[in-house]
Amino acid sequence: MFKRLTAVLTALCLMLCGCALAQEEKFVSYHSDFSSGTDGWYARSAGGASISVQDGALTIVGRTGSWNSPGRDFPLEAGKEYALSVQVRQDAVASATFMISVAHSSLGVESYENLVTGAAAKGEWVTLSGTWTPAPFDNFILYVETVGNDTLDFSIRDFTVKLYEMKVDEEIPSLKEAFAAYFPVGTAVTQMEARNTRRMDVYASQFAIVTPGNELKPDSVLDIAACKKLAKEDETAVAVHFNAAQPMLSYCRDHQIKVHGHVLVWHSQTPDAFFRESYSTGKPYVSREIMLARLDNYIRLIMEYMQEKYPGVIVSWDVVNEAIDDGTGKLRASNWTKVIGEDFVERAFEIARKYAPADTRLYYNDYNSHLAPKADGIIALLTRLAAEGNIDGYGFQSHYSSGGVMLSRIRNMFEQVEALGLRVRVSELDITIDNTSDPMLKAQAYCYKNLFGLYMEHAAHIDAVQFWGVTDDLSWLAAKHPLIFDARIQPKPAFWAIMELVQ
Ligand code: 9MR
Repeated sequence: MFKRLTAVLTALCLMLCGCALAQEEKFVSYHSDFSSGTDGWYARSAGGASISVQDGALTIVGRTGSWNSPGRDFPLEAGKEYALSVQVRQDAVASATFMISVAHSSLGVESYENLVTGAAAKGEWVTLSGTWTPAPFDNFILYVETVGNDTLDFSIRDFTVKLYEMKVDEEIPSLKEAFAAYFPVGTAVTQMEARNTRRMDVYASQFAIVTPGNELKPDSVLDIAACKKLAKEDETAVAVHFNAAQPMLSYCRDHQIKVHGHVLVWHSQTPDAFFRESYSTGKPYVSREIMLARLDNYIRLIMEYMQEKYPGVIVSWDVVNEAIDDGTGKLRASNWTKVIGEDFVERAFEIARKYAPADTRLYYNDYNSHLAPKADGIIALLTRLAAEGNIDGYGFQSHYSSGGVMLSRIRNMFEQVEALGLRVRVSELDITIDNTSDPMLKAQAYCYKNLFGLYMEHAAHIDAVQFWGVTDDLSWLAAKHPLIFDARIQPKPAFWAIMELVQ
């Protein structure tokens, strides 16, 4: 009996192992040449669209919506990084924008992501390409759709999906180690990058501190549906969740990487419903008192959650982001000024100070800090905040172009902030260039080197220097190659130029 059971278990185990192996080997790459039919592709539409294949290309006609598209099922795996590419062509309009998108489902609920975007001029084959790391879903349909142009006929060819082989040069020196005597070097990371632990391990070798690029913003954290339910009893109640940030926070906690939280209060990426009665857009704004109570609850819940789940991981927060108007240097008009009033920044700091752990640094964060009249507006605001005693420092976002790094003005602004007794962070550094020609890459390297030279001079005042992303392809400004690593995580000339300062 025992023997038979063992044999059954062994057979079962072999089957399971076999499955696991088969699953592992299940999908490595796919390339469509459409030489023998539609190869599993079908028309995604409510019925009107159809596809056909000719001369190595697949054409879709009869579309009635931008999502109507050629699509195909792919057995992709969560956490693996895939390189996607397709050529598209249309012959009807001057230019049309195309996207490679994915429909995935989990427990029967379908959701979508747009993965790669590009424009195709009339009559030209244009390549769209990029990389993507799926989250866990039950199945994946990759498809090619248009932005607008609902009825446009178009063709695709050479659709390729490949497991992205990240060949990382283990010999690359570590930025965080090289600058350890000066300041922690860090970066922004998005949840897609955080899904890929191989990628994160490379980041961890380079960076000592990470900022979630979007995942701790109010539109990621506020659970408006749950807020609505709570509001029936109590208009000041707030519900939050951390689904988007959790994988990154857990990785950082488990790998001794610090986190800078971005952002508690911002005019952007904040649901309008947050400011409205019953959390319902279209209803009147709530009163100042209710909004202050909501803000108090919002910040308290975040701080409590982080203390409980990730104690010691978040070392600093952007309490308020971009409150100063570029053109006037005054407070920017927003839902915050409308509902709370001109002192919303001070109140946000007061609340954050009340709930943040004692050693958490609290920052005001903004861009174009060195340009008039904004610079004066920022200094005036920092002066008021410093007087109330709830702020620790100022975050210089530091989004520059290679032609626009005004070193002496930036130095002057550093000195003004330091004179107020405040700490400095470089919070979102990137420097755009027009192309990746040698002269452009050199110009970018020169700017980065000069800036890092300035940061080293001011190291005693600086809490961190953080890039806004690691690789050019995943930057918010991908078309302008603003970072110090290329898409294959290879150092660009800017990386080596920065390193020269400490070698
Ligand atoms: O990097 C972020 C990008 O993915 C978002 O689409 C964008 C939306 O506003 O926000 C980007 O991050 C911004 C940051 O939160 C504040 N400073 C400017 C950054 C770049 O836009």
